[in-house]
Amino acid sequence: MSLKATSSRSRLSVGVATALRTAAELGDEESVSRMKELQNRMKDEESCVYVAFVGLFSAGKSSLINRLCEADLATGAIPTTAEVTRWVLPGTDGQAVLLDTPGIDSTYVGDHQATQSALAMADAVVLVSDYAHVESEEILQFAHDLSVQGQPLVWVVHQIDKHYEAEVSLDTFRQRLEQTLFDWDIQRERVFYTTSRLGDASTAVPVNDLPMLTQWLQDLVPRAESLTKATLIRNVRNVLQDFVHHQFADALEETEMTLMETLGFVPFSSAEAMALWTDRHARQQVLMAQRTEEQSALAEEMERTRAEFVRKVELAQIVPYETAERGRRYIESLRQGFRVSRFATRAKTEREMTRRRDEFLVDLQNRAEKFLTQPLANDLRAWIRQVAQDGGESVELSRLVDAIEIKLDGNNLAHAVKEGSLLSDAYSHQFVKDVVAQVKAQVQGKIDLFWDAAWQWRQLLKDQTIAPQVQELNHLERELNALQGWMTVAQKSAQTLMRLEGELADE
Ligand SMILES: Nc1nc2c(ncn2[C@@H]2O[C@H](COP(=O)(O)OP(=O)(O)O)[C@@H](O)[C@H]2O)c(=O)[nH]1
Ligand SMILES: [Mg+2]
Repeated sequence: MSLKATSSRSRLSVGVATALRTAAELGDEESVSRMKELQNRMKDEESCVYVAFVGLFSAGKSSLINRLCEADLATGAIPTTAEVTRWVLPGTDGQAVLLDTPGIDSTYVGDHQATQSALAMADAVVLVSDYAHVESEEILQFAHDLSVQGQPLVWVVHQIDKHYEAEVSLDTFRQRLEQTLFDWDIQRERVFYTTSRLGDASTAVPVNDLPMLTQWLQDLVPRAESLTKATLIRNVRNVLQDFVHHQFADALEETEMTLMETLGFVPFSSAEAMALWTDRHARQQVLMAQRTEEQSALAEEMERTRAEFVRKVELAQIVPYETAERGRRYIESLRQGFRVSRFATRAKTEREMTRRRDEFLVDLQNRAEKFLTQPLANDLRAWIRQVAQDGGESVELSRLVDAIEIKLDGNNLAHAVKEGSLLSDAYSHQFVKDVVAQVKAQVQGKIDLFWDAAWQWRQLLKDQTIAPQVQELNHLERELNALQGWMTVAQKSAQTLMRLEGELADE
């Protein structure tokens, strides 16, 4: 529940006391004296309303108060209102106090402080503008900021005697002003047109809302209690706010520095930070999904290509009839009792065995090169060229392709023979199949080696092409973290304020 809605008088006095203590802790003299004054106000039997008259220098604030209160404030071309002066509005039993302030455009620090403290104490505000300077940006901005504070506010166009109907009609002037106030989002209860010059027959003024302004001021008196309460709450809240800001200042500054480094600016509000975060986060998700998709597409493509090469090896026909026949003749020579001829010497027979083995060996070697390793190496080189395009070549891969060759030797072949099966007529067929399988397994092993390297190479090429994306992702992550950090501190500070205010609210 909000403080405003639920605070009782006793809660408020606790709040004021807390604020007083807090302000003292912070060394904020200004707030201390304000809270003390507010404490005094609470003790008063009857509530008063305090109305601050603010505006640019020489708008006619003092002259206006003189008229309203039959006072004798100094007026003139030299800034004369060095401090806040109080005047009781006649006919209010002292319950409406008007505060005259220096101009808001004063460059003197003392004046500025005087105006701020009058505004802080004020339950209502009369914004006085000179007829000739109604559209001054300074006053419009000031009025806008003021009107969001929630004090009852009226806009006074003073020195209306300067108006010349021939120049612009009063209606047009009024409409223009209404539009301007609307454009600047200035919430005000009324607009009054006044002058402190009492026109005679020759200098008749077009309008003078002085009586209406007086009435509006007098009508504030019945609202005194609720207005005072609002003022108390506003001031307590300001002190608490200062306290919380002070508490979180270092943490906030740190996160703001990070924001400046990553985002380049500090968001205007938590809402803006949240919008920025959402935007960045959405972009991050898109990029990350893109990367995952690309990565799995790459893995799929690589796996498909690898499977194609494996299949090529499997399907390669490297043993035509003649070669198989040579294999059979070799196996035949290994059988028990094999002789080249009836009276052949053992040495001659052994030479024949070696001859048959080498014949098979050389033939198989040649065919494996012609029908398996050479076409395979060519295909792999073509694949590398196609993938590399402009991404550069890989020495490592070329070396691995060159290494795809078959080295058959007699000993290997002899090892492949299963002695126990030699008796069977069908064995030579099986033997050739075994040898071919051995050859192909060798080649597959080399393809595996090649493929490991190819995968790394492919990944490297990919990383190069997506480098800008990765950079963007990294930057996004830093921005997101910075925003998150800032929002967390802002949220903590808001929560702390809410808790402090909550302690002042009724259950
Ligand atoms: N023409 C005209 N001049 C005014 C009016 N009220 C004040 N002035 C003059 O405007 C100047 C500034 O007035 P002052 O009340 O001191 O302005 P402040 O600085 O806002 O307090 C003085 O010279 C006043 O005489 C008015 O209604 N009409
Ligand atoms: Mg003045």
